[in-house]
Amino acid sequence: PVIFEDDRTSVTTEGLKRAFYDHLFYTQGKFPEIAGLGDYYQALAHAVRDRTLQRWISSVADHTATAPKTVAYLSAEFLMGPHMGNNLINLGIYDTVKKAVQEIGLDLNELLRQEEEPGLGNGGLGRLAACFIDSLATAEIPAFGYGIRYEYGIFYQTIMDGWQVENTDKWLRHGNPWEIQRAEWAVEVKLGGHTEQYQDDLGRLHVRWAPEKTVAGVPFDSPIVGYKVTTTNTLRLWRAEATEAFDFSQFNRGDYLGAVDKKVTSENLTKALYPNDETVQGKELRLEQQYFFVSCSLQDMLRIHKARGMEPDTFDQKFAIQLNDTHPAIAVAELMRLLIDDNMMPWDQAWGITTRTFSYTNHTLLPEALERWPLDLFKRILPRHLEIIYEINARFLNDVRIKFLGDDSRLARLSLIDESGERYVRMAHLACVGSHTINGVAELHSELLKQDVLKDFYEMWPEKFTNVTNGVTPRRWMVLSNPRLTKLVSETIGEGWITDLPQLSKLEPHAEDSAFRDSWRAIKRANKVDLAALILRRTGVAVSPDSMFDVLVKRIHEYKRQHLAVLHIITLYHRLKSGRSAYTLPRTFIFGGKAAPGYTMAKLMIKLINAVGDVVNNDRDVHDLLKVVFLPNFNVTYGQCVYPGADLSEQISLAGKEASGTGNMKFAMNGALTIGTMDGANIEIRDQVKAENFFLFGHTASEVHDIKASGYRPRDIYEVNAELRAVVDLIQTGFFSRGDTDVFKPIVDNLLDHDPYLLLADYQSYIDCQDVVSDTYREADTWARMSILNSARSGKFSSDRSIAEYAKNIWKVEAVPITLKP
Ligand code: 26Q
Repeated sequence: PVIFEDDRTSVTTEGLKRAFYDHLFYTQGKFPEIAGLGDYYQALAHAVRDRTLQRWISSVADHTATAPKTVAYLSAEFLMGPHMGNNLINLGIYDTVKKAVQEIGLDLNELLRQEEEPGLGNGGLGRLAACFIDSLATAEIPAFGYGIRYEYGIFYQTIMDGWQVENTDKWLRHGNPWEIQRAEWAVEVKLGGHTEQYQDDLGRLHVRWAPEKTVAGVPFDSPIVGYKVTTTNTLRLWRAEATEAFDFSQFNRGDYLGAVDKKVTSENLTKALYPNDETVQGKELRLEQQYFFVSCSLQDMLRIHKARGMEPDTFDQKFAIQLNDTHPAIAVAELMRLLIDDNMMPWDQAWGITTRTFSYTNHTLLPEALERWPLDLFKRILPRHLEIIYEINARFLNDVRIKFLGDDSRLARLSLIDESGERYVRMAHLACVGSHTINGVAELHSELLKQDVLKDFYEMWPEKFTNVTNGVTPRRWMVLSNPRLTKLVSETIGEGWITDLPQLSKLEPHAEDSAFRDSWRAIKRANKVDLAALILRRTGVAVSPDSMFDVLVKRIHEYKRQHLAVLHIITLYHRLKSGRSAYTLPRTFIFGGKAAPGYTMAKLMIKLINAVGDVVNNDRDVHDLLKVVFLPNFNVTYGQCVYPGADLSEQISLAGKEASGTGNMKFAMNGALTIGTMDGANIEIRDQVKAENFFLFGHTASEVHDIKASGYRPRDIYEVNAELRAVVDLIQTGFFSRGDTDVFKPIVDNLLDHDPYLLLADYQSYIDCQDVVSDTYREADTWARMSILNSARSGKFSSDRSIAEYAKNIWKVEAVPITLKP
């Protein structure tokens, strides 16, 4: 119901046009004649934000009045992607706005392209947080996303001479129309210094933290609109600023520039996102970032809790806090500190509340990705938290001692402090001890956590462990990004699938309908034309939509094995050069993804992809049968064009290494077939779509374990496999590097002598499987059937299902329908 309608709420074409012109004039300060595309975007964005506000304020009012149990999703990353298109979809005004904009003489797609995407995340983990808050709002669950408002998100990637070059991502350059600064709810965060004991009036001992410095945390709120519901939750991102008091004292000492300098130092805290995933360095600023946003968020929750008229002793009944990996795990010690030191609560009561409040999601099996902080660094920044962690640890190890008497090595393995060499605080251990539930993100991953990475914790508390398989939001990853498919699907089975993805199964019978298959293929073709245009614009390479689009987009990592795909490309190229072109299916290999700036091997992998592309794309013998492109700066925006245009989804990580993967799900929904290993959620995708509609290759996780245990010798495989040898030799002898035999030596040597990710062990299986892929693709009708079935059977992979599981099994929260307030 529209409670009142004016320039800022009307969703009629006329009303939207009025609002647009209004903002162009009063917000952008321009006459239409001199306004540019950027102004038009801003005007429209403000008009759309206005239309979220009624729902947003109504949601906040209802939540304040009824104090329902609320989810706080704590994440150092929220890889939101552009807001505008998603808000149009979720508000249900996409078509009307498109029409309004058209009548003004503008093109909505062109306006959408103006938005600088908020790239406040590295990859899967950050994007998962974004999908989850969409599903939370759509499920009408009261929730906050809490994170960091980085001034610079993930770096902007360009490719120069085949190498990755990083540039800063100034996403706030033109302002952010989606956020509202809430200066009135700023909080103070302490850092450094020391602790001291004191007695209160009753003679009880307490601890006071005398910090070396304090910074202010200022919240910036963005509306998270649920799909066609009133519920609009808040994404609250914190920005660090200098505290007034701090400034002032410096100023009074007459050191004005010194004060300004300190101000700058404080603001550095939220300047930039660390661009590495899956490897960690113990950097002081990173620890400060983590503590900063955690402290801001917990203080904020306690403020809200008290404002709703409740005492801290009921905190766990009103908040369920999810730790998105260990990045916010310091929250366990911080909540203890807030309850004990600031709210004078006894330890045991505080610990009960804490462990009933937190749950922890692990996202990785790689040992190098487990966060640990050098003890001295930790103590310097968070002296009080170290004391609290020591106390948590003493009590925890006592419980371990009682459960496993005499098992001293187990105590050392479980301790929150790693004392095997230089001493560290183990953040995963803190998260496990402080949480009531621990989950992995796909079935295999959750099993491997219990058997391997967190084995000792599983033996201590088997009941804490569970699985919640990841999912992605169909609003962004189908409705918004694939309007053609959305139209066909909705015309065929209605619109229920958009919030109940398993309904896609109603498409199954249509796989046997040749007219439906034709429509399906026509849509894929049109999406490929769009993707080809993007590729041409960004790489200068013309690719044919009639070739198979074989896509590998994700962060660049050795364990993800982009270089295995390169070995396949070179294999095909080598076959072509030896005169077997008649058997070659035209393929376009599309790569995208960023390498961590300090990850030399990953950067070399990008160079290798581009080097092979340069040779293959320009060799006339290839007759355009093979094209290799590297789409620079792969991000959410490009993803929205890439997934719908893909024929083949490459999910080729070494089994047991990819926790889940979520790109794999986006591809399947959009009708790409997967070639993949038994890793992460690939296994569950294959279970759903059925083995005959999935191209499986490679060793299983347990085979990988055995191969490594029995002394893997990759060079032996190279020696006996002639085709593989020819391929590796082409790289080794400088064929792709103008005779330079040095540049790719680190890759070749690594493969032949170490090959920790078993590329050579999986090579033949991969090549054979790719040959089957090519044969299948030639059968256009068979492929179309399989494509339809992949999409029709992808219903499990909606983040709505993931969120329903978290809500019921972990958070114990329920939907709270919101009534729109006048
Ligand atoms: C930690 C400390 C210091 C600096 C950086 C980091 C850091 C940052 C990001 C460590 C890890 C990440 C990101 C990890 C990530 O994206 N993992 C992916 O999570 C997805 C969602 O669950 C899974 O689908 C992927 O399998 C997993 O790789």
